[in-house]
Amino acid sequence: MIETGAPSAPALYRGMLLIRRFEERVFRLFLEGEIPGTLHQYQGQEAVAVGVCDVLRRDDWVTSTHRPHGHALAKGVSAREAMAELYGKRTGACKGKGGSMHLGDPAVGMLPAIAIVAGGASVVSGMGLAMKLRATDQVAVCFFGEGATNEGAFHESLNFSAVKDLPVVYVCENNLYGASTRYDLVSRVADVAERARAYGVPAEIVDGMDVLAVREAAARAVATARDGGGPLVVECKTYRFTGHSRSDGRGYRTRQEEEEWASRDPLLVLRPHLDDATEARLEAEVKAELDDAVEFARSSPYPSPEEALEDVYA
Ligand SMILES: Cc1ncc(C[n+]2csc(CCOP(=O)(O)OP(=O)(O)O)c2C)c(N)n1
Repeated sequence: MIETGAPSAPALYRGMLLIRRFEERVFRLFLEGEIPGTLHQYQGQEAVAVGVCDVLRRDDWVTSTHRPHGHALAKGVSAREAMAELYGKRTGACKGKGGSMHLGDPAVGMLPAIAIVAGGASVVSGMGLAMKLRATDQVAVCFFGEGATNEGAFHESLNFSAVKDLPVVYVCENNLYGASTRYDLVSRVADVAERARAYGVPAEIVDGMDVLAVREAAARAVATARDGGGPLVVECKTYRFTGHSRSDGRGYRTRQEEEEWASRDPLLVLRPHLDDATEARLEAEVKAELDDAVEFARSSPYPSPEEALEDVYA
């Protein structure tokens, strides 16, 4: 993770590739019965997590959603710890007690994910307030889907962060659908950015399939928030390539629409910035990293029953 400076296309590509191959691997392992629970996968949205986290410091914080694998890997959770967490193993980022939907690690500035839609929005205002009161120059980032913008917590959070000038960046991943519901069926306002402006919060719309564009917008927003300029919204227009979760036949959208978005796959969009040798090297590196992560997860122990009572507030 770098805070500022010129973007590195190989580093950004590697970050996105790791997420893509992680998700593909996890999907297979889930179908084979190795990974328990359910899954909300991130394929298609990689440019958002990677573009944003590339301009964050390790001590900046992010909140995440029911779809957190990409955010975790981009913020610095290792493939080993992420995989072990999905397996429910003690070596996982949350000691195997969180699983897919609560992935995260305070050690890298990621609150374990909150799967309640808009849950991260209220927490991020608290984070921002703490940062302001302590006069640190940290920034708190809230990742959320467009579906979260119909929850009250989203509006309370935006308003609170605005009136208190908190160092919060709201990153909306507008992938058009909240589960099976198209956004235009549940909002008369087409862009989330417009809703943000109603609270006096500046908002920018960006091509969420282009990691360089996301990074540039995020760099501006993060720098403004860090300098005391208050909260901002970055709305990334993106698409999830998979179903909402495991049991989704995708009957609410057309194959043609899916193909159109697939032609703007964030890996394809960045690919012209790399040569063939670099791409091959990155593929090999990522494959080795994931082989190692799966082996690590498989061979790790489960937490003991007594550990269920550790790390809880009383
Ligand atoms: C408060 C609340 N209501 C409903 C759900 C069930 N649910 C989980 S994900 C989801 C859709 C969320 O859509 P969006 O926020 O756009 O995120 P995306 O799935 O597109 O990443 C719903 C309704 C929930 N987790 N929390």
